[in-house]
Amino acid sequence: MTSVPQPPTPATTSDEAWWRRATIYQIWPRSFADSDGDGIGDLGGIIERLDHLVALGVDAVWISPFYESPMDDAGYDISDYRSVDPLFGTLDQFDELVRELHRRDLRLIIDIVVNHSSDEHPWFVESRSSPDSPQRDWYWWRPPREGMTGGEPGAEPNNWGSVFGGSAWEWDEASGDYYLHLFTRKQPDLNWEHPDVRAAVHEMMRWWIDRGVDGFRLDVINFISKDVALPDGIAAEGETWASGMPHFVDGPRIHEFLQELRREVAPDRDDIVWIGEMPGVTLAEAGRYTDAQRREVDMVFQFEHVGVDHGRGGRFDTRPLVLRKLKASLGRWQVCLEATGWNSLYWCNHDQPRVVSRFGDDGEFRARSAKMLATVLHLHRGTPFVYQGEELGMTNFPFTDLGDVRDIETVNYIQNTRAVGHGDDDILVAVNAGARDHARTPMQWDDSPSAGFTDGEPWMAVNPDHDTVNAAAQLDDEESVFQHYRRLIDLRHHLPVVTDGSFTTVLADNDEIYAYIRDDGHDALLVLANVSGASAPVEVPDVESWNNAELVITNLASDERPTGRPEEAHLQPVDADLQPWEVRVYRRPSEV
Ligand code: ISL
Repeated sequence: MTSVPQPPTPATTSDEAWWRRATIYQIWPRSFADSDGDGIGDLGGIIERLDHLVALGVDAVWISPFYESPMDDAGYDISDYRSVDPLFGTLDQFDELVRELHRRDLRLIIDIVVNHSSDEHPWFVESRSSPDSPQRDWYWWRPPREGMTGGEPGAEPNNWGSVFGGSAWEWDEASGDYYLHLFTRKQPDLNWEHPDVRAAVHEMMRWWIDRGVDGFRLDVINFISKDVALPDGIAAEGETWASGMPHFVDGPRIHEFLQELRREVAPDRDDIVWIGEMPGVTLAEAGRYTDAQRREVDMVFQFEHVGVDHGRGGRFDTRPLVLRKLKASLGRWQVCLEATGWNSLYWCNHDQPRVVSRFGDDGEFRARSAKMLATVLHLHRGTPFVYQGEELGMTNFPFTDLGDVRDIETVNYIQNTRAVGHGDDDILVAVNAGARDHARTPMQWDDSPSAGFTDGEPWMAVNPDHDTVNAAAQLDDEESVFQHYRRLIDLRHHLPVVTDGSFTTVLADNDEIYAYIRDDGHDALLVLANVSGASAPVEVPDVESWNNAELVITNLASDERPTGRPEEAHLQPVDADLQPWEVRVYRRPSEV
């Protein structure tokens, strides 16, 4: 048996690629912890709960937007980039948060939303004030289609649809043009062609670096370079609006803009991490974006694997998971980014339903399937992200009333589908499967009526399962989902093969088993997971080579293991049938 290497140096050293060995925890501030009793989470609440993150063992925290905002899209519509919204606290509290995180060797990543601003940002207010405004070209203003009058149906400058439904153009009667908004009408797109826009963004980001941040998560950053001709998209049959994506995803000047951004914001700070959120990014482009030599971003959030259960209608049109598709997708990214790129690994964030409800079993096998999914994800090559509550196995909210949703995307969906005659029962099914609201219910700290999230009335209903699914019940329970996440994070810190090993899919065509091998020339890991609710046989290739392997992690509770004793779990043959949702990870010396 090889000895386990010592933990790598802690995250506070000047090690440049610290993020390769790190696990990053995402906080969506509105629902994490409320310190002032107004029912809305805030920075003070985060500061009070930092010990939870220390207990979990993560290395860095990404906080979704906390800036001043009209909150049309829950803060992804920013009206002052250098502020903290009073709902969330003050800049002094932000500074305190940075100090408190750093004191605990935790780094801070902030969310930068500069594909668009809020329509209430002074830049847009000025831009909108007149066609002659010196800031008019900071946004995308266009006249109505030739021969048509602004505001009449079909007069929009092109046929692009907004991500959240309807046209991507809003008619501005007062100044006599349309403006582009790929998201809500309160999120006008900034025009990155204008050098002053780019300079203003650079300056703003330098200001945050001076306040002590350690990295940036860049919202829809591969949308910032548009084809300036803004050509029509191809609408699907019977649809009014087309996707404009071919004309702004990974657009003509995107690499130039990203290289300039990094050069201008932090030329001599290689320890700053850059994470690009990139819907629709292709594999080839992701390889370029994350090639360290090119100095663009360190990793991208891609969406392929969280779209495998989507039909044409996206998140509101879900299908049962076909495991082969999920494995093929993640496996392709593993292989293609192996040489020069890097992956981010996630199941959950503030835009995704809860993974245990989506790909696992949130009933009888909630804890077991949550642990299995965590294990499968975290042992891929890349940087794993844990979204608040995921480490507890939090589940989707059981919506029974459409009036309980809060997210603008869901609200628009309900309105638009009702308008074309869909019944509320069908809409409810779609919402329960795919809405972003599932991720946004309050964090479940304990079993008290508001789950320990607030002393007041929570802004959104707490999931009724918080009486059993909560942090207080899990922290000291060695067999909890929380402790399983902690062990996975710890494993990454101690076993270099988790970060550095090559990745090989095995049993690619098997529809129940998710299996792969990691190998760094020193250690080899075999991950075997049953992604189904029935026990499943597993034919391990080259099974003899694993016969004396060490079982490094499993998700079976002690009374569920064949021998009942953790230290004897390895006595089970490697190729024994996997129980429903079981995962086992074996380690042996590499034979490479
Ligand atoms: O959730 C989506 C629509 O179904 C995605 O397309 C999502 O809009 C996309 O992932 C971009 O997300 C980011 O930018 C949005 C914001 O609403 C999301 O919360 C954010 O993560 C606009 O800023």
